[in-house]
Amino acid sequence: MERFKYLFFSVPSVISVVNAFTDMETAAMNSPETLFQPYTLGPLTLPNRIIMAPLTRNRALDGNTPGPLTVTYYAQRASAGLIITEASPICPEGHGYPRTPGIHSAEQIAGWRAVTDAVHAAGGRIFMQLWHVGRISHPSLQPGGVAPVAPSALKPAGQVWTGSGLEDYVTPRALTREELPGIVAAYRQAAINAKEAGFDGVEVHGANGYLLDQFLRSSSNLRDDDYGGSLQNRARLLLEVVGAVTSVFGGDRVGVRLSPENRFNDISDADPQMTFTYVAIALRPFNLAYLHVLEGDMTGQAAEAPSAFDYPALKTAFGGPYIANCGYDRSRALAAVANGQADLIAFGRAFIANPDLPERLQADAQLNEADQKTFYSGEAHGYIDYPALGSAQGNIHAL
Ligand code: 8OZ
Repeated sequence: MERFKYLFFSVPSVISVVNAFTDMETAAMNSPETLFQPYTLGPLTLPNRIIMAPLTRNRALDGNTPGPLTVTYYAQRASAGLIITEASPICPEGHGYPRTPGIHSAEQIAGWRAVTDAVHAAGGRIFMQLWHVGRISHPSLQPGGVAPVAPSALKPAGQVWTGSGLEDYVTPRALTREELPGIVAAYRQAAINAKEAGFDGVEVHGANGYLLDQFLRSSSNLRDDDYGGSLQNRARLLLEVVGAVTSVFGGDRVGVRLSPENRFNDISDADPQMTFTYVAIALRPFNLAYLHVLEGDMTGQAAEAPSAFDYPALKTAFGGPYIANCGYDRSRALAAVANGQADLIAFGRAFIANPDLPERLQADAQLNEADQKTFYSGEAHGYIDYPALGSAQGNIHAL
């Protein structure tokens, strides 16, 4: 296929070209307040550059369907430049946490339709994050109680919350070569479902140690077929998924999330700069809406050593809109957008606790503190009862 021509490039030579581009780059000249200015993202006009990061909240109802609380939660946050939903499994085997809303049944599509309608009615824009957890699951969360699937039969260290307690991860079943087209097809069908549910676009979750990242990174992929071994082979599933999803939405309504340094979910790579530069270049032909990068390590294991990863080089390698995420506060966000290190900034915790985060950041108002105890449980509490500015009662929409 024409667009896979780049697979024959030598990876080191591509990286040296990108490094040369980076050296030639001149400092961007945005104003200090650019974070609050509109941004054209493909066909969408975002009113600001403040993105709501994907956040797992475990409030789905029976059948892993989003319910009325989820409608209110997202509608309250419609002033975000763009909302990216919580990670949403594309198929029953893609689930690895209790009460995560999927996008593979008619009820789920209807539940999400209520969410997108409410966000649009409130003036917002919303992408769905498409997810398959791969080995980060447990037989008790899988259809038929079987082992979860992965590129290779390698058990991750750590434990999984099954809904009734913590259990060790199990050794996953390695997907056969013949099953891989079915995984790509499941992503395509999920994108079709997301379109039917009224989403403005989708984000492919290629980060944080889940299925696509398990294929991509060297620690979790020991396959000896054309989906393992070389970097080109390890990236193949992600690129095929992006091809399938862009065939549904068009490239300008599809984003990809990556996490080069994240060790969350027991994952690592022998050469992250090489791996992710290759992927960023390989994504160019799709003319995506954006690349969304978690710039750090959620486990904190890497915190003592300063990051050796060159994110500006990754941004240059991709060449399109770049969303930065990982603990940004107001001043770092303002600076990163003003100096051109990022086009857009995604906020996680701050959006949990502040439904009106863009207004608060613009006014330099105080932020509500996020309560960690209710991140993954609590029903309405800690979900839709954080107050907006000027509201003693909270910002609960009458929907
Ligand atoms: C935290 C807890 C549960 C899931 C991710 C979907 O890391 C997640 C997630 C994060 O992308």
